[in-house]
Amino acid sequence: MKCKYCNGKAVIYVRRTRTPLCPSHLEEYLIKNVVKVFKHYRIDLSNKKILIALSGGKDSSTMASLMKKLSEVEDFEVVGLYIDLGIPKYSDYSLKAVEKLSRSLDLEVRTINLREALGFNISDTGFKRRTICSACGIIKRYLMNYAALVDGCQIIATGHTLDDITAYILKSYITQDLKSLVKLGVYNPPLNKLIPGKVKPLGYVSEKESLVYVLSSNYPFYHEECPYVSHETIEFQAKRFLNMVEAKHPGIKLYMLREYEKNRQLYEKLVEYPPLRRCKICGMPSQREVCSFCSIVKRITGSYDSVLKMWENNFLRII
Ligand code: Q46
Ligand code: ZN
Ligand code: ZN
Repeated sequence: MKCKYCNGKAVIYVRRTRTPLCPSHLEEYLIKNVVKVFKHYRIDLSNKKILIALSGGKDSSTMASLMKKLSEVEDFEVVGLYIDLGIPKYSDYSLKAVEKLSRSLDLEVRTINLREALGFNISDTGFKRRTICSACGIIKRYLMNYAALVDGCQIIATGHTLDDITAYILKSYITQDLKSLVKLGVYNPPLNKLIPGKVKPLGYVSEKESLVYVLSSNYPFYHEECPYVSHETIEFQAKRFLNMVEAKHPGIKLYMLREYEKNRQLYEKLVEYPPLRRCKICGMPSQREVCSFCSIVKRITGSYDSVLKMWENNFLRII
């Protein structure tokens, strides 16, 4: 099959637009979709420094490559962040993939090592598998905010795709979890200078497009899953279900996300939040006296000392 725009060999047939694309036109198509996100949410990137969250996986490699290319023609800066969770084998191989990616994109990357910064690895928390993932999610979000604040970044970009976001939306519909539902958009604006804006540049890009892109462009990524991933979760089953629907109705995921975006303000009106205060340990915004991050660190290490030490020092290392 030939690319729709040149004589090159097509590496993908985008079913929702009925377009065969070669690697370079796939890249152009993906960059257009990333730009659409910034336009739709009126995110002003000029003179901004954006922190690119890298996991070593395919989607963050795709996102990093597209954002780096965009930064070369637009007026913003990008730096990468890899959080080393200390998961045996998985974290080491992921870090290697990030190091290779950093070299091939000429992207400056910082790492933060959990053991060095907080004195423990994710694997030795003693938590059960499900609890590990929810603790890990809270820790990663907090460390991204920490890195952005320490490094002067105004926006954090993560590699979540259309498939991830729609699966989370469906999960929140199923469980009627309105509090989570309102946070699932492609963009969440900054919160009182302490929490940077969060954007998902691949919000309109599918996992398949992302995978074909990294493979056809030869960008490094680590293909194994984290050993703690569970395929029994509602979001994983929601993703499988949406893949079946998408196969019969190409474009349904994008339609679902667009409709969600239209209704998001309505959902927001239905949710009541307790007033935000500052965590009494670390000072970050929190709905409780002590934020969930500080509570987890205390549960694992027995004290809040490592949180205070982390804020007193800079634990970001440049690869
Ligand atoms: S890294 Fe962390 Fe994930 Fe591994 S421990 Fe769970 S949350 S599965 S995206
Ligand atoms: Zn082409
Ligand atoms: Zn705290």
